[in-house]
Amino acid sequence: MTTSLAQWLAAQNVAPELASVVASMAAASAEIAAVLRLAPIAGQTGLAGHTNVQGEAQKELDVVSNDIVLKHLSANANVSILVSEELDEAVHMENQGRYMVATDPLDGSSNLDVNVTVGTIFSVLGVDPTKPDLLQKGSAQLAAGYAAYGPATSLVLTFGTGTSVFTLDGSGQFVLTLDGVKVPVASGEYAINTARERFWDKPTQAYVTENVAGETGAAGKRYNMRWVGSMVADIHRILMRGGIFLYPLDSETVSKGGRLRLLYEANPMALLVEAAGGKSTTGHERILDVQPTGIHQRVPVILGSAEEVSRVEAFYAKA
Ligand code: P6P
Repeated sequence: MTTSLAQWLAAQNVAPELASVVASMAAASAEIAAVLRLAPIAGQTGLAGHTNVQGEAQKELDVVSNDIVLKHLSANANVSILVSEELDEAVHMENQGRYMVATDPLDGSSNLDVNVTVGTIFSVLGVDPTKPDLLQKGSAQLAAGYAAYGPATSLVLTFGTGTSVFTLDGSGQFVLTLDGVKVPVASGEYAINTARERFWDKPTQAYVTENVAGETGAAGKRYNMRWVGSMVADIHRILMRGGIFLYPLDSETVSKGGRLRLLYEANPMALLVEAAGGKSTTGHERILDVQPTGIHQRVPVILGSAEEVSRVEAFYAKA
């Protein structure tokens, strides 16, 4: 007996209006999945010819995905604000809804032309439509989720207590496949772009050096390294089997505050991981406690299995 996303949402102890916002993001993700499946045939994996506020070359599908999200949210009277990685400014909708969505409509899109898993990441916050506060801490999120467009299309959701996984079925509907994910406390797997080692701060250097030493060093166990280069793919692996994801502040990204964005990458992923029993930190504070200063603010991101994140925090505490 399968449980549909609609049945699961109806059973959650949340406002129906909030559930409808999550349902709109799920519908947008299902539509994006359908576009991605055929993109190579449609010749859509290339560049769109312009850059986003991050100064990154926009893929055609970044723009297409953003338009799909905007279409679904504009049609939901409960959403009044959209913040998107692909839009310089927040979109103030006609709707006077009490919810804001912050999203990376297509994270990891540089992987599209090599058919590697990419995703849609989103965060839902409560707002007063007459004077919306766009810069709320991650701890204020009411819901968070991502779609992972991989061999299967997974939708991973939380309302803050518990994280659940849905899979897109043959009819284009999401069905519940894992209710209550638990990130293993311990893990022997870490995810970091090791080509950036020369830029890393000392705590990151020390942590990775200990992992590489494996059973011959202080960690006392063997480690393996995985780095997809697509946050959604790496985080999904960590949620499913444990591990730790690190994109620390380094000497090259320090001027921008980091690589990954707080409102629509770090915060939603931190809520999903913490709701599954994991931990999240910038190295200096819990990600969900960071006070945003801008809608495209970047932060260092370290999150995953509690034991591993605690090891990294110990190196930062000693620094
Ligand atoms: P690097 C994709 O561009 C992204 O924002 C995340 O999805 C991913 O984890 C990271 O950047 C990859 O960064 O420096 O390895 O290319």
